[in-house]
Amino acid sequence: MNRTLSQALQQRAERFFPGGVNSPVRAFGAVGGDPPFIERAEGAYLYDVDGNRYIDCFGSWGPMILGHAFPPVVEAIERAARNSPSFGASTAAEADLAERITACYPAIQKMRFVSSGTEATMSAIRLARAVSGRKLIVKFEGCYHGHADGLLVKAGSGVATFGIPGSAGVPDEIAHLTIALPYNDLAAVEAAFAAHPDAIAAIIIEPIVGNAGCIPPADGYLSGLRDLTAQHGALLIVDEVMTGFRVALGGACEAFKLDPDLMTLGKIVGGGLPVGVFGGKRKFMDQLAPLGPVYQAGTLSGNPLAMAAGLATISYLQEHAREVYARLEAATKAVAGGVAAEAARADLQVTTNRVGSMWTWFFTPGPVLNYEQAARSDTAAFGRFHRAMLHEGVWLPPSQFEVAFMSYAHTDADVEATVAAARSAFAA
Ligand code: KE4
Repeated sequence: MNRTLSQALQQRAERFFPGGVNSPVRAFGAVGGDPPFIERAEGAYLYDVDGNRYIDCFGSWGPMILGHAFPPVVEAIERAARNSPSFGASTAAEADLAERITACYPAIQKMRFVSSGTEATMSAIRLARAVSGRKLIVKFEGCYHGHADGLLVKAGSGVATFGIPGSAGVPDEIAHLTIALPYNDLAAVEAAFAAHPDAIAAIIIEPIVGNAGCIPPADGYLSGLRDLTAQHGALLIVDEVMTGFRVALGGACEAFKLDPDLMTLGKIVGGGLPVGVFGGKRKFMDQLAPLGPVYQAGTLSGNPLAMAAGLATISYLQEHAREVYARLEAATKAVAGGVAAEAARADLQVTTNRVGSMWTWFFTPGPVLNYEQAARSDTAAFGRFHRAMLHEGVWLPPSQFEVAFMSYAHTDADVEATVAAARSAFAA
């Protein structure tokens, strides 16, 4: 597969951007090889600058659930652009999209649009600290909620001890305000509340982990977190930036009948344009400026083009929910299971975790129920698999610890081609 022009573009990009990228995972550091540069995409396919076509199994990290260049979305953006891309003033489109969001997420009584998932989680945490009058935050190992300082934290030495910086530049003083606990372990959460009575402002969680690869919640885990936070006066923040509109129209909150105090959305809700949302109970949200004392703002928040893309995407999902989610379930089940069967035939130890149209093939015997078990995966084997699949024309997320995504545009032929590519990759 010729990637000459991509390689030249990578060299040029490295003059301007660290690693040649505007987000680290795109550099293929975890899997090796040269990242192709994209020229365009349509439906289930990416086309690179050297004319190679790839079946897209990462969908811009989640947003492209309807496939690339979905006509209603493109037309909505074009129409909005003709009226000027940004006003910095209120438009009807913001409430049009908000109306559809609240119809799918009853926990969101009020919300605010921002321009990324990071902004959404960062703002939700500030609000939780303000309304609770407490400082500590609990997060879970393997969960990623964006790159705000307090969330780039690794687990401390023991359960319920303070976190340690997960990145250079995060001061100990900030990391120590976050406790990182193992996922799927309610006893660890109880211990944290016991060790820090009346001090934990909120728990933030990916209801289905996507950022360690796909790790579903154990039975009763999420309802257990809801009970513990209510019992101890802490807020439950459910981060559905990835799972919102992905695993169901109402996300994990619908799938697991969860009623969080605050929650976040992103990715799909913007239809590929920069949108994050944080929202929740009215009594909390009304503490935000200009009504209340919690400051939060954004120049491009509620941007008209982003609202148009989100509205076109969410409207289509709402109006065609039954067939869209049934199709996503069937196609994902077929591709995840088909590749797993090829791995077994090749005597490879692969554990497949899947929820709806997000899934991961972990190169480990498994089970994978938390980050510690995910971390036992053979990342070198995953890297070889990723490179071989890319060579076969299938673009998987470039990390063992990311999830793959199916789109409504993928056909049965694309599923079969992906399984056939894996057969070749395992035989290589
Ligand atoms: P952004 O700031 O990247 O828009 O969203 C942060 C975020 C928050 N919460 C969850 C559950 C997320 O998955 C993310 C971002 N996800 C990663 C991929 N796993 C974004 C890809 C990237 O960093 O380039």
